[in-house]
Amino acid sequence: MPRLRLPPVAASEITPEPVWLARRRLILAATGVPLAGLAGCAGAEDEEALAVAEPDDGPDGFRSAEPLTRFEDASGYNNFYEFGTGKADPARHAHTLPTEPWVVVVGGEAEVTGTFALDDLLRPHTVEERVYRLRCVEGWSMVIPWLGIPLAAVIRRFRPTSRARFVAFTTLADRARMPGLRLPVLDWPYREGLRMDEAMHPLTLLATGMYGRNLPNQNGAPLRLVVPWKYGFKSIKSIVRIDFTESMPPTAWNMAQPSEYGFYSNVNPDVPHPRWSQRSERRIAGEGGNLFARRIPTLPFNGYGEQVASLYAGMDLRKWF
Ligand SMILES: Nc1nc2c(c(=O)[nH]1)N[C@H]1C(S)=C(S)[C@@H](COP(=O)(O)O)O[C@H]1N2
Ligand SMILES: [Mo]
Repeated sequence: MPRLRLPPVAASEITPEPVWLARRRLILAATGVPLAGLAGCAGAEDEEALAVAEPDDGPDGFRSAEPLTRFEDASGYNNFYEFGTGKADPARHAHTLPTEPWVVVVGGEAEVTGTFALDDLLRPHTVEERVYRLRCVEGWSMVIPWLGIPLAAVIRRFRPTSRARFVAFTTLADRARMPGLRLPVLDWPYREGLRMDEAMHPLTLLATGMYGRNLPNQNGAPLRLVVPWKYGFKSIKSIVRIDFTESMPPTAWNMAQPSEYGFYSNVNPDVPHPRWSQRSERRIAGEGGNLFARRIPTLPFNGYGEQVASLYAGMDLRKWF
């Protein structure tokens, strides 16, 4: 059977480049950048869009002060291909997944390995709230109040050896409960990975909740990653395995389409996806939610450059996209 490759973006999601360019001129005009003939053209909408594009996070990046995405949008419009490829499929199908009890297997290059009940994995840690932007590679973004623990704290307990250079994550693959596994869109189970320094970065969160409650199943219950400076697909859901590895682990989207999805996948407006631009995004936040989402410029590292750019010093980010 030929592998089915569904384009992960609907044509309607992408603003044509000329529209975007016109918009950008207005935004530049609004900031006072001199552009012949355009001064004074800035409408209220564009000034608003600009305000949303400026990250307002505090020095550590832990708390965006931007308008939050409404819970109904964050839990009703997303990707979790194990439950189907439509944006409403996860909310429609994931609620039947049993997430208790839940065990996570930890393996590879670490002194402590084994099978851990979720509670044992979490118990010694204090859950923190982090308000992060998350930008999907398909072109939308949300601002979500996550609850979780820094991945670094969890990793330290397993005492990775000096050979551990990467951390690999695997999602549950339960054919009986996950109708999307019948579609050969990806080589299941869904897999993701981070370089050790990315995994240890204080922004990287192992999330267990959002909006002050447990994660809805469609958002990756009971345990998922949130890596806010990378495209959303790096934030793997419903994790059942964590492995410390010496070499770069295979990742689901990279295996499916290596020319489109690199291992690093840092948000980068200067590197277009081969089939669409990454220069702007639809910010689904505040009143009106998805229906009135505004298009705003995408920022390098999703606006977290101050915190994470140094991880990539000296790397050609066009090559290592
Ligand atoms: N296991 C798994 N994790 C996944 C996905 C998926 O299909 N399967 N989709 C990813 C993508 S593309 C995005 S944008 C985010 C979206 O979910 P969220 O809105 O709950 O963050 O989850 C990511 N994690
Ligand atoms: Mo995504």
